[in-house]
Amino acid sequence: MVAVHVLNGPNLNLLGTREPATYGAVTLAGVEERLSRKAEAAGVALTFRQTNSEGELVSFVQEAGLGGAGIIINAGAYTHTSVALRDAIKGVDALAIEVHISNVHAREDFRHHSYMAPVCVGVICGFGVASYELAFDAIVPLMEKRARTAA
Ligand code: CA2
Repeated sequence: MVAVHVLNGPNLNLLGTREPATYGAVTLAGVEERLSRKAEAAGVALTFRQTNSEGELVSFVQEAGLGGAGIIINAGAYTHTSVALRDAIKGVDALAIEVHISNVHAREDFRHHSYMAPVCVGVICGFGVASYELAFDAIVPLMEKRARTAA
């Protein structure tokens, strides 16, 4: 069975409660619920996690990658600062998609650079919480292809 881990970084626990103009009104629990429904329909094992700690996010990436799961990651501000996260994704040879709720390229310059993007399959940003659902739709066929190739 294809497994996908959705990993969320710092402050995303606040989703739906603050800054609705930038991040919308859906909570992180709401995002998890939407993805759980899609995962159930697709027969995918979904793990959904959030942490405010960079080290814990690195551990989540390692766990997912070493277990053969695909990764959808919104690393929040660590996207723009963390070499450790990039090393983790590359180090466990994870198939990862970077997501952002907001269009980071329409925001401050410091949000335009991602340390992770070069080691991810692709980046989806700017579609609100639908960015996660688009990433899910993109990652499932890639994981299925990877499983077929490995068999
Ligand atoms: O747009 C995204 O998904 C971001 O990853 C969100 C990060 C930001 O640092 C990135 O540049 C883009 C911030 C997450 C903070 O989430 C909040 C949600 C609601 C209220 C306050 C913060």
